[in-house]
Amino acid sequence: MRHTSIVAALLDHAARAPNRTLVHFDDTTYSRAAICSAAAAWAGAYRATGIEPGDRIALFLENSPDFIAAYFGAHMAGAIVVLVNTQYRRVELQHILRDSGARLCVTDQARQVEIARLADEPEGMPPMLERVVVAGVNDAAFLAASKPVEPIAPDPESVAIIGYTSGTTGRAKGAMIRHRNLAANAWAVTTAWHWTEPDRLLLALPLFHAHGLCVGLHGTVYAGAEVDVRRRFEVGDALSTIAGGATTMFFGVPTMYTRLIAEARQRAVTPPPLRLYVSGSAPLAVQTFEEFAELFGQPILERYGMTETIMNTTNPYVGERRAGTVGQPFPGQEARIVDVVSRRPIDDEAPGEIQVRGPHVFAGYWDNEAATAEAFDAEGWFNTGDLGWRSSDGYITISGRARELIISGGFNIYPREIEEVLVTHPSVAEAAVFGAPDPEFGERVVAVIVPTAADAATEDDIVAYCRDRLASYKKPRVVRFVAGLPRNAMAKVQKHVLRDDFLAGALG
Ligand code: MCA
Ligand code: AMP
Repeated sequence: MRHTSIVAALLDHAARAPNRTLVHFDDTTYSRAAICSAAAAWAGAYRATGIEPGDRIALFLENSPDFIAAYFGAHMAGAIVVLVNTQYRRVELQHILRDSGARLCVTDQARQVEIARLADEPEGMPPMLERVVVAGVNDAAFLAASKPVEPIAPDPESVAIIGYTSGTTGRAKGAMIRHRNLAANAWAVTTAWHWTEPDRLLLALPLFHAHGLCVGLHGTVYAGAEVDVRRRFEVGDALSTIAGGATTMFFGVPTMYTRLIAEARQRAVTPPPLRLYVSGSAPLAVQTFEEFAELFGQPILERYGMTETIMNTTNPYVGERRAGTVGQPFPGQEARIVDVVSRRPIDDEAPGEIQVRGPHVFAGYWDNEAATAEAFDAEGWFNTGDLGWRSSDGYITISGRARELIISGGFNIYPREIEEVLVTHPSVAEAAVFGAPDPEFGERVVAVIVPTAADAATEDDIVAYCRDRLASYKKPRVVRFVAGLPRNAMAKVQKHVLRDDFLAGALG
């Protein structure tokens, strides 16, 4: 059956079998009906506080049943959910809350302080932000003011979520994804992966990103299945849970798979095969694919997605899962390779840019018509900015990225954002940031700095400065000091030169 939105799927499944388990969390189970009524309570409270359809609600909290209820509640109230990485600090928060114009933010105790700190910043609190609801602190009072609402499915055409991504200009842009995009992609994913009611997914990915939310949680709800949600990924727990036998599927980023392999070797535990292991968000090394297949006795299914489009391509559920490739378009969706300059389709095997089209593709960037116009061609194809090629039998391989982007452990890091923070340090005259290979996270952040004075700041000072302002995973892992940055005739910093020098050990 096809559903018009994820909330519609939730309501349909709950109406048919209200007592079936939907969510497992911390040894407690939550039925479909329980999640629906908790969400309806949040919807009522949002409404009672003056939230109107189309208003933005920021979610800045860890994976938890509160997250899930506050999330579906926002959709039942017609609001747009703004997803915020729980590791974000004041620079990132300031931008997202201001840019989205969020009127309300739901957070938790651990993160409350980061929001409060915004008041001390030169820009002050984001002006639209009227209310902060803190799970475990004032959420009970907030929900007590709830006026009962009849749970209703949202208009499929309306915007459901804004996910911030692709800050090539230094500032992340908000990708607006409609309810119908989410539903179409959940249908495509559940169909392609044969995801059905008896499935139970172990989900240790964060719910603030498309991978955990739009694939893990939405897929579960769409299929009427069960999800075992973890606060965070902990490899020992993941391996034990999988070995426990109740799990049928696991979705992760490549770093999770390299850790699972190491853990399984160390504990000499290899669980019985699951129905499905999926990897995405970053390239899965062929070596990881092969080691996993040998140790766990089954091939990981690798797929490719983006915040703007959710899931684009997948290796087959039945058929060859080809290492190093991301497979073919999901059902009902299209993908093609075009020349990077002319944007015309090119032959199989030839490298170009990947474009995608279909019902999963987002509505555009929030409050940014120029970026939206640039993202699409005249025939409605979305330019992913990913480079790749297609084999004659249809498998797509991602070979690189047209835009500057570092993917570390599945988190995206935009060099420009780090550079902008670095140059505000009094000892930094100029900074260039790029990615270098990393055995654990795939890529790591390297910062090259031209200091204002010879002995001003140490590597530790620079790292601490970034950590104080940005999510910790964005901090440089390596800092090098140089007298000047290499530039081309247009005065543009030649990062490839810096990167080559760094990899050759020539930067000290
Ligand atoms: C944590 N740290 C990292 C990363 N994660 N450093 C670099 N890269 C990372 N990814 C650092 C922290 O800053 C911290 O440093 C230290 O490691 C310990 O932090 P902790 O949170 O305990 O780390 P962890 O739990 O071991 O995290 C590793 C992780 C996590 C589980 C792999 O990074 C993760 O959950 N990644 C998934 C990201 C994801 O969901 N991406 C989907 C994007 P310190 O101690 O110095 O502070 S959606 C997407 O891309 C599209 C749609 C798609 O295709 O899916
Ligand atoms: P985000 O902007 O966080 O949604 O990240 C999307 C980007 O992650 C894509 O544009 C790709 O560059 C990358 N990505 C996602 N899945 C894969 C994959 N399986 N292999 C390589 N890169 C991937």
